[in-house]
Amino acid sequence: MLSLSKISTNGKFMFLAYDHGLEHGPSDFNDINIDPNYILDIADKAKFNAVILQKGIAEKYYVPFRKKVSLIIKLNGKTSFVEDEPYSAPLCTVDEAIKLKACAVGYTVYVGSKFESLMFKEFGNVVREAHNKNIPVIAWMYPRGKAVKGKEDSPKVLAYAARAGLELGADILKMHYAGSVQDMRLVVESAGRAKVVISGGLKTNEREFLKDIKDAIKAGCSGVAVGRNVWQAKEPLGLSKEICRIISEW
Ligand code: FBP
Repeated sequence: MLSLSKISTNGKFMFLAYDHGLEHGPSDFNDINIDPNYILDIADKAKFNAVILQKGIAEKYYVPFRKKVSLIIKLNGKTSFVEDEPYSAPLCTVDEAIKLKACAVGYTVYVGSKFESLMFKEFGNVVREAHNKNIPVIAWMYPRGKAVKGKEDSPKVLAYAARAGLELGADILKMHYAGSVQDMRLVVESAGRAKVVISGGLKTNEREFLKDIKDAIKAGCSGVAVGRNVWQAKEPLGLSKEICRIISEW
């Protein structure tokens, strides 16, 4: 049985995502959070279970400074220049991630994209290799492309994407919040024995952000894998403490 103990506390996950430089470019950053050291400090001090990085940042900032927080390496990615039918290309191998001391690997699958079958195949190889080496796999199951345009956050489409993640062999599914406890429950039920964590999305009002987390946990989610809402916050440590309290109370 695969162990998730290095990236969880009492079965719950609190991950800090920082792969936005590749996905979105500098538009998400200000003078402070453009520095990966700032994010690694938050992850360490706020006791996140793990930080999510692309390999280049891990090599230059995580490995040399021997951070306490566990590392999840995002194995694929794309820039925001690509529109319409998205494809997230593999950029790092499971072996490279292990050499960087990653405790888990992450992979985006754009469910519904014209390139879905290729991404399924490549993701299948990642799951096989990671599981052979006892490394858990987190799948960003994001509905995208013409076939699902305008329905990316529809509960039924999210539930379908979550089910696909379970069937493809992911251990943890990173999903958008479906909008209500009831709708999120459908997503969690569809995910079966794969755990579900929610992403944060664009920076929003902190009270709303915390309410969504609370409702997601009520619906059966096992935690969060959030980025902008934390490291763009005025007081990331205070906000993280609140997130931790909500997650561990349930
Ligand atoms: P946020 O909590 O900031 O939304 O981060 C979650 C995340 O999945 C990141 O890991 C990733 O870089 C980004 O969102 C991708 O967002 P999108 O698919 O909307 O470009």
